[in-house]
Amino acid sequence: MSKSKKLKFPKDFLWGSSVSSYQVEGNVNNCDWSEKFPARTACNYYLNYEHYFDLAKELNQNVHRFSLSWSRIQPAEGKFDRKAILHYRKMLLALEKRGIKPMVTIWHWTLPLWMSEKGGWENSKFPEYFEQYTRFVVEELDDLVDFWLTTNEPMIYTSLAYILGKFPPQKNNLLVVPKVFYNFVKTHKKAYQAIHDISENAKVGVAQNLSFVDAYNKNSTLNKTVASAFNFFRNRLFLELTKNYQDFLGINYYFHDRIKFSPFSFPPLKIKNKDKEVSDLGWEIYPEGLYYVLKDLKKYNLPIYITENGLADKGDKKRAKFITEHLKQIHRAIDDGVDVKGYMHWSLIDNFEWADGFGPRFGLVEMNYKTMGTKVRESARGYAEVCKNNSLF
Ligand code: IFM
Repeated sequence: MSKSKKLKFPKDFLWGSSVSSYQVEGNVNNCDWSEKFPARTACNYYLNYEHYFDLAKELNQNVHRFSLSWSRIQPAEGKFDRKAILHYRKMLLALEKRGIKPMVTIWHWTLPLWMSEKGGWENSKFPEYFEQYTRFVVEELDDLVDFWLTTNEPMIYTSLAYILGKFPPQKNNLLVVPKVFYNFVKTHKKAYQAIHDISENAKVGVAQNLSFVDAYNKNSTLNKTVASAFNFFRNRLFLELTKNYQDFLGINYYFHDRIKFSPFSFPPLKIKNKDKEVSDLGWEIYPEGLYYVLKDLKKYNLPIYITENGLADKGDKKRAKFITEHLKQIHRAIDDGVDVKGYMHWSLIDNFEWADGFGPRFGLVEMNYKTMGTKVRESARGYAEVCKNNSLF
């Protein structure tokens, strides 16, 4: 593809970035993360959101994805906090004032303490609790919201919280996984239904983390079979079970899972990259994989929004190229008939990267956590041009 060729995106394409409540808001003290993994004041986004929305506006963004904090809105079972919901209304009005469409994630990885004390996602009544919370927020906010995402990355959360033990409740217990997974499916369906009961025109999806999976040794039938089974569980199962309950597909793309399988080593299955270019977190950068992921989603016949895509890159050495190369692949997919309608970079600002703390820097905007000062990174200026022109180059 020639570098100078202008790549136009479809009319009304949405351009923006994403954040989530616990990672940026600051002072969330009553959730399952706050004791072991305190995010302290984070980016102080809860109080300083106008500043961040001004930055998004300055960078020509017309969509902003953020999440609600369940523990602020429902601090105790049966108790909803009016002040918290009014705060989110104010945020939505501030976006509206700037001509930025909101995409709101109802749950992005943190549970109120009372819910985690009841067993969190393992509790068989979880879908009912979530539905109650969803009904409350949708009744209160729907007139200001363009897109709803019920949950963020169900599969990633399930594996990090229940298999790898990295996220609360830090379990290594494969036996609970089917229950948690089943609850995610049921919760999404119930929430989808609840949102549509309240709002006729709501557009509802899930932010799913989909990877591009292939076999390390393409000449081995066994390796290819294992890779495709991995792909099914990692990327397809949730989607297949919920596809009739999604008005659009929200896709978070970060990973190339090159599956190596050898029954005589331990563990037999490994995810290996081949000394490719990586981010500060060692994640392989593989833009082409996004094209294949998107092509594969065409059969669902639903509009697609890239709800996350980004990298940890403290020195801002790779971000500009990363964005350009991923956008080229999105454009290529659109040319092939895939209905991609928007791109949200992860993230607007550096933030709290979960169990990895404040080290990894994913922001278009750099955050100085000591002074709370912000500085727009060079790569963000390039992305702002794309957003302004609705085209690459
Ligand atoms: O920071 C996370 C986000 O919360 C969910 N998706 C992946 C991002 C980078 O790890």
